[in-house]
Amino acid sequence: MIRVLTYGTFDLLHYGHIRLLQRAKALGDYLIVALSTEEFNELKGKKTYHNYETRKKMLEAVRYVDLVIPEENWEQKINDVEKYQVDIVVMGSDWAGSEKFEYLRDYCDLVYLERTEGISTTKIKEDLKLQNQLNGVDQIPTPKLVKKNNNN
Ligand code: C2G
Repeated sequence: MIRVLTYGTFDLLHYGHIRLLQRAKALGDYLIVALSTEEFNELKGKKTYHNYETRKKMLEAVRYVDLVIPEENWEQKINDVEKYQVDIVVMGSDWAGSEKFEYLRDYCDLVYLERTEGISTTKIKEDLKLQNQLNGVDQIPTPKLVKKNNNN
């Protein structure tokens, strides 16, 4: 059994994520996703829309995913590879050559899959924000400042 492992935040799960997971699974028989926790996302400078539990449930519903584990730090990867007997670590091509992954070649195969162009969580957020502005939808209501009553 060929065991594949990938890492990510997978917030606002989209087609680019699904294509990555689909192609990663096609490289083996069992796909593990190490999902970034809220705390780790803070380290990565990412603010997620969905919390960890929701993102985990969504990934577990994807047919290509066999197991979701927490990604809590940059340093856990060798332990993950050994603990889960991983044969291949797979990442999108935006990580190609990264020192955060290249050292894993001493422990397992490492494959970068072409990133899906034209879609990203950031793009989704920006497009929705623009749509709201164009549609005149009020932004998130600003808290009403309580007017100081002159009588008290
Ligand atoms: N991805 C992709 N195409 C996109 C968007 C994302 O192939 N249009 C891939 C990324 O390359 C990554 C995976 O989908 O392999 C998850 O993307 P993110 O959730 O943005 O993950 P990231 O912030 O890159 O976290 O330790 C590594 C990090 O946790 C990776």
